[in-house]
Amino acid sequence: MSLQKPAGPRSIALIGPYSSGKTTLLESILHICGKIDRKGRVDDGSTVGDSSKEARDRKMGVEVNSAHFSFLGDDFTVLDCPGSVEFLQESENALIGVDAAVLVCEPVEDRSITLLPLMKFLEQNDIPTFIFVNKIDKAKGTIHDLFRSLEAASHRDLVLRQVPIFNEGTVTGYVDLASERAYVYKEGAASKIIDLPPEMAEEEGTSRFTMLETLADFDDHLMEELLEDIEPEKDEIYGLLRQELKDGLVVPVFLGSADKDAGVRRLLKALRHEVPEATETAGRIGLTPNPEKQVAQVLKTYMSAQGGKLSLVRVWSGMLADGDTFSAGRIAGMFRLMGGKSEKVSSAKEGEIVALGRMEELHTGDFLNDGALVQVNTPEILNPVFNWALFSNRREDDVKLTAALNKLVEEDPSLIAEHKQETQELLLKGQGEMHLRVALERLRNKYGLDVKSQTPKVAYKEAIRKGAVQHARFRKQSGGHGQFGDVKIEINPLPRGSGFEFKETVVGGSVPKQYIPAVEHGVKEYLSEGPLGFPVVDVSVTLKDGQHHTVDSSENSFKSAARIAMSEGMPKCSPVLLEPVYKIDIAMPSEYTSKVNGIVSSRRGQILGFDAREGWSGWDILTAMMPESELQDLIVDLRSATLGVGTFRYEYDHLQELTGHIADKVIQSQGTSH
Ligand SMILES: Nc1nc2c(ncn2[C@@H]2O[C@H](COP(=O)(O)OP(=O)(O)OP(=O)(O)O)[C@@H](O)[C@H]2O)c(=O)[nH]1
Ligand SMILES: [Mg+2]
Repeated sequence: MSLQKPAGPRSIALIGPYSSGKTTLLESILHICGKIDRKGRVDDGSTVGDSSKEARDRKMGVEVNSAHFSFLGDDFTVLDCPGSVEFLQESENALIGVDAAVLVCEPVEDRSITLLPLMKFLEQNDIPTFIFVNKIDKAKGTIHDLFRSLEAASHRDLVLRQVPIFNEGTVTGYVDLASERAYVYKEGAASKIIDLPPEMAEEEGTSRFTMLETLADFDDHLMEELLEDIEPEKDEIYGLLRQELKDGLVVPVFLGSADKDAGVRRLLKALRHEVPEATETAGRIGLTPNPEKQVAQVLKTYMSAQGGKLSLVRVWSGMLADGDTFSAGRIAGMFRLMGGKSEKVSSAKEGEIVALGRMEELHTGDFLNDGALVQVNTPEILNPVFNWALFSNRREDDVKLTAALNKLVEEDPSLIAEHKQETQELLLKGQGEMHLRVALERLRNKYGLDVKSQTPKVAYKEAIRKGAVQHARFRKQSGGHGQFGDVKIEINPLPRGSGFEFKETVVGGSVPKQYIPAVEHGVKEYLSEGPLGFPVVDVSVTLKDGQHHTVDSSENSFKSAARIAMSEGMPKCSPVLLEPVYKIDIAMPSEYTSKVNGIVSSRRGQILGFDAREGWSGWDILTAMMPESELQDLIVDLRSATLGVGTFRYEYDHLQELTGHIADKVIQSQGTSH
């Protein structure tokens, strides 16, 4: 077992549910470490962490911000991640490059479940994790109940490292279970050591023993000591705390209040002694660090309004210098970021996180690898769950809009911009309404584009239920030679999914061969908008007979005759509306399954079945069919029923007949939009 203190620049990510206090914690850390003179406040928009206008306006994180500090000679970069589930991709991208995560949460038992999706990601990626229970100044109830609720959200064993000292219902200090020392918080200053309050002795004893027992589960030597009632050495305990964190076996839990700087120094000491070093992390993610080789990885991409690209990279090995050339480009400017501010540096060594200028070919997740660009697996891109159709108020902005959207997607890969052929709309897909609203604000603030959004159109279609035979003649006499086309067609329904079929059974040249394609053309033109106003599918049209005129007939006149035949014949075929139906898989903790069941039914969903979610114990997957029109804001209901943790995937499945008053409304609104 290695007892050596880790060395070299290290990095952590502050993650955790929305509004748990990550940005405030960063502010407290930076203040304690002398990086800022005055602590900013989230509510005033004066923090390092919420640097963008979009974040400040909302008083919440909307993208990753980087800052750095030194604590007792150890250098750290911190990535302050947004907590809202709608910006989850930011946390996942940042987490791939850090040595440890500090999961900041609130002391509210019923909310521990909101940690589940992040916990799962941390476990799946073996990321060493600390929990910091923030806002301890507001704690109600006992730490042990909270601890049990946190345990339920984690597969890894939690190790409570501190117990709070309560004074008249408020937490005024803590007992540190590793050192067995007691402290009282001093607002804005270091906590003061005090004698262990006698009434705390019993709780301290049992909690400490629980901590040691958990550590001993993974260490035989400590287990023997505990069995033989031998007091383990302090160094042995500290060594195991570091080792078992690094191996992803345990998650230490600390307490404090970022707002009052309480417990933050204790957390910093733990980070200093326990966060693994960069070489250890490189080993964890499968790299073999070699100081001779330059290896770095992009954790986040920022685009400036002028189009300048900044790639925030973690240096895994070797030394990067401004001006170095790689196949992905030449580093044109190297910066250390402090929220929205940047400081020019000339080089970065192993473990550091710096921003590289103008590496155009480099994308989030990419490796810069000794001259060669290597594409590697980045965290999976989250499935979009919410869409908007976008349109610019000025036509001349259309080209600018496409370019600006590309930049937004570069910064945030969980945004998808795509053109939907069927409805001729530009869709922006993402993780929720707020996610897309922030994207639109960026378009306005950064790129001066005034973009409007609306609920995307559903690509309704129509089909027919029965066939008809229709005769039509197109005849015009105007000046010179006239126009003449005459057709008899048979229209028939086809099975669902067959599309369109055109046949001809003309005998004796009543419709000359050269005009038949024009008939098909006319039929097809008509089918782009059937009697109900939507594209027609699953229909077969057969040209059976007709008449022509040697002088007046032309392709155009047959095309027109075909269109007339279709527009007169189709309404007789019992047209019916078709709506797109999607297959959806909804994932949620099983205690919410019946609630979600109700949501699905109320949205005309057809439940196909339930299953346990693979690899997620205590979670279910509900599979259902749901019409597209009901999917649009499903995520809103789903999140409000599941404390924000429910999610879903969807995939187009089939077209289904829609009748009754919902169909009438759709047909009516199609009529009014013309
Ligand atoms: N009482 C109390 N309030 C706190 C504490 N830490 C943060 N807050 C308040 O909690 C609110 C949210 O704090 P933030 O620091 O923005 O939380 P965050 O986790 O960064 O939020 P997101 O980035 O939006 O996920 C702010 O109003 C803070 O002032 C604390 O220790 N005690
Ligand atoms: Mg924040």
